[in-house]
Amino acid sequence: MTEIPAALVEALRAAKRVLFFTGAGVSAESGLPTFRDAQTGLWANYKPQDLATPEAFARDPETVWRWYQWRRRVHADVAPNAAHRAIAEFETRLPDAVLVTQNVDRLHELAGSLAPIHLHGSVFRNKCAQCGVEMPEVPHDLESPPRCTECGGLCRPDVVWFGEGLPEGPWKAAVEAAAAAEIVISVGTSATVHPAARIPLLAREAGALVVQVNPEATPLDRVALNLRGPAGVVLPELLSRL
Ligand code: BV8
Ligand code: ZN
Repeated sequence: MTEIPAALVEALRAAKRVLFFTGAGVSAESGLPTFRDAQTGLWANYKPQDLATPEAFARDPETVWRWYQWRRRVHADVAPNAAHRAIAEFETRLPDAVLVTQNVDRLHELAGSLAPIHLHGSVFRNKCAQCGVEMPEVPHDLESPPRCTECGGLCRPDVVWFGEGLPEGPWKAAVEAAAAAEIVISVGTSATVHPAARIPLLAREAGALVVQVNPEATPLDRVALNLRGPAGVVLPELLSRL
């Protein structure tokens, strides 16, 4: 397991404003495939980037709907792992800590994180594709998207699709947290999807120490203190040193 520098432990003990920035890798040890991982079964021949777009939904709403219904069934079957729990514990020890996630699952909440900022929405929320009104959750085995009672439009998951802008509130809160952070801990993200990937860089530009927890290299390597290992091992270890 990677060595945790004593200087990092010191810095964490002294820091107040710590920003956690997470991606699909933090949920990998819960059994959720990351975006990089090949999809399984029926969806093996589809690239997530090809399904998670307004164009794909306009072209073939049934297929995109069924893909999200499958993901909802998979998400409903998994539980938070030691990485989610460690972050929730960090938040209790570091009162000004902020958690920003790209994940559309609810594992941070299930682990006890009180207010994760979801930059890309949540797979468990629905809205009308036409008028945008929030729509209720439906059983995860419903094969076709229901219709909006306001305008008759199709129901879609309340997530951010490629080519769509991020929700203003969460984005603004994330940028503010990045500008104020003393330390940003980037966990389980390939840091390739924009504008989310700018968050750790904005924190760095504001003078923060950037720490990266990831078994693989990413574009963040050049600016980060890299802890090479799975989040479910590294974060509990870091927490135990606090
Ligand atoms: C927009 C919700 C315009 C949907 C998602 C600038 C440069 C280049 C491209 C662009 C750019 N600006 C915009 C773009 C285009 C695009 C983009 O970034 N494309 C990429 C692919 C190059 N961005 C957009 O389209 C964005 N919108 O720009 O709109 C606009 C602006 C204003 C007004 C109108 C329009 C919207 C992007 C959001 C898309 N939605 N998700 C859904 O889930 O269905 S993105 C989705 O993919 C996730 O939310 C996440 O953000 C991303 C996946 O990345 P990661 O989470 O990092 O996961 P990944 O699998 O890649 O990596 C996993 C990592 O974990 C790996 O590094 C691995 O090593 C590590 N790991 C594995 N196991 C572990 C681990 N780490 C620790 N522990 C382990 N155990
Ligand atoms: Zn509607």
